[in-house]
Amino acid sequence: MRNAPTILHLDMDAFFASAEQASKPSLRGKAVIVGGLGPRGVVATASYEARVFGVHSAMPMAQARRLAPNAAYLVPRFGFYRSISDQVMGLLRELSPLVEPLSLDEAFVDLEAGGTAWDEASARLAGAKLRADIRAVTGLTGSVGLAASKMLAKIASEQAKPDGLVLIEPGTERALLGPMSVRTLPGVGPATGDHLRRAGITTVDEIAEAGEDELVRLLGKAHGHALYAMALAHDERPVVAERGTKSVSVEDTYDVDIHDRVRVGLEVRRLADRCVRRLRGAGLSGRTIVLKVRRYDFSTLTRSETLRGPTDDPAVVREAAARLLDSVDTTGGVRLLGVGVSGLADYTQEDLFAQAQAQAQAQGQGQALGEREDQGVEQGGTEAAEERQQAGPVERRWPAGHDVTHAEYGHGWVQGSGLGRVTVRFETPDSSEPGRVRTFRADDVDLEPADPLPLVARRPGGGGGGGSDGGGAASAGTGVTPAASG
Ligand code: DCP
Ligand code: MG
Repeated sequence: MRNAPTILHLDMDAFFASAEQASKPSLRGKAVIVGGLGPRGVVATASYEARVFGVHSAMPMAQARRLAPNAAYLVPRFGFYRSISDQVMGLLRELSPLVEPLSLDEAFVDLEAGGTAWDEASARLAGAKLRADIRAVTGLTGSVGLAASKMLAKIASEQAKPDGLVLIEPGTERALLGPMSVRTLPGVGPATGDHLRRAGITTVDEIAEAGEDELVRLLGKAHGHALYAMALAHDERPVVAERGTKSVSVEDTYDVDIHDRVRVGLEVRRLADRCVRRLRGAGLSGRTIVLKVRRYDFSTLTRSETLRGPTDDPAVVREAAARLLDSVDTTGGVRLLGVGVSGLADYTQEDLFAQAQAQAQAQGQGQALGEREDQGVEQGGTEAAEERQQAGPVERRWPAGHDVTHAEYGHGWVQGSGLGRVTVRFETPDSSEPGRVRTFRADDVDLEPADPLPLVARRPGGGGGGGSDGGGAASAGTGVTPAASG
């Protein structure tokens, strides 16, 4: 293990909720809960103001509503969070080529490998500067842990929360870890925790006292051995630059070419389900569904479709794969089929998009539909068209928290909607005070969905540190690239 605290762990504070507060001045300092608002919805995250009421990630939304009835409840905007994440990861890559992202808001950085820090003082300086840069570029706060190993850097950032920096001096690790719960150690989840507790082991010190043989007896060779080492603060895991997984896919080659179109459809469906099982197994969700078809003559083609947000819902993947298959000519026979999901997100999330659609369908279609069709064409978005194709015609959706623009009143966000009405608060990230609220008919032609505005206005001269963030996906993406202000 190195003897300088040059491994940095960054974790943004209440990430989704902070991004929403930065975007909506009226919510700053307030309880904000982001998550699935449908019947099976769960909390993705809660602002620190909402955590006071006991609300936390992964809690059923119904329970959150009981605990914090007056909080603002918002539907996540993954594209928006990803674009902020890209800015943050960009800053980390300025510190070192060895950046290991763990999720949208969390990463390890090897400062030593980047030549950015070599001892305690330089590490502390780099950490402090990083926090300031993140604030300047994104307007958000992140907490930093510094230590000589990944395990301790992560424990340090947890201690630093919110909006702080903690450095664990090399040599003090064991004393620090000793009294902590075994659950602090990587790889100890509820099941292992229970198992150890039944053996009378609840703290890290007690693991060390129990000895390696006992741990191996309790947990098996690999796990027992690794955990014992962690308890002694031995953690040699390197920071690894790329996470391996770019996509999750499954495919089958058939002994005999399949000619029957119905059978091809069934196979694709089966593959879609298998792919989703694997995706979920890895705790991932993804935005792009890919279908691969190799025909009798070995010609191979792939077709893909990108959804609005990441999914791990078997029905959504199945339907997308079936739509893609519709566009492929399989006469002559098929030797291989594959279904994959890419554009992966490192978090599991109920499929909010599918939920919202189901809700919209359940709410019935109302009389606005005829007009709606025309507007859809006018807006010209392929997304709008895609959406109709997926769900059939639905009433215009105004998810809580999403941005809109009104022909007369300008930029705002949906505070709530229902019963054919939508309530909008007109404010932007740089509004100095909470904006005005107005209610419209859900089919008001003056109201349109809008992309999020940048949280920090770009100064013309550059500065700020971040380079241009390209934005990635064409048009459909919700980027923080500056929209024409006005
Ligand atoms: N997330 C999610 N579902 C979960 C956990 C997290 O969708 N079960 C999302 C929302 C979070 C983001 O990932 O904002 C980052 O997760 P963290 O665990 O880092 O939580 P926060 O950043 O929200 O809060 P903290 O300040 O505790 O890091
Ligand atoms: Mg976080």
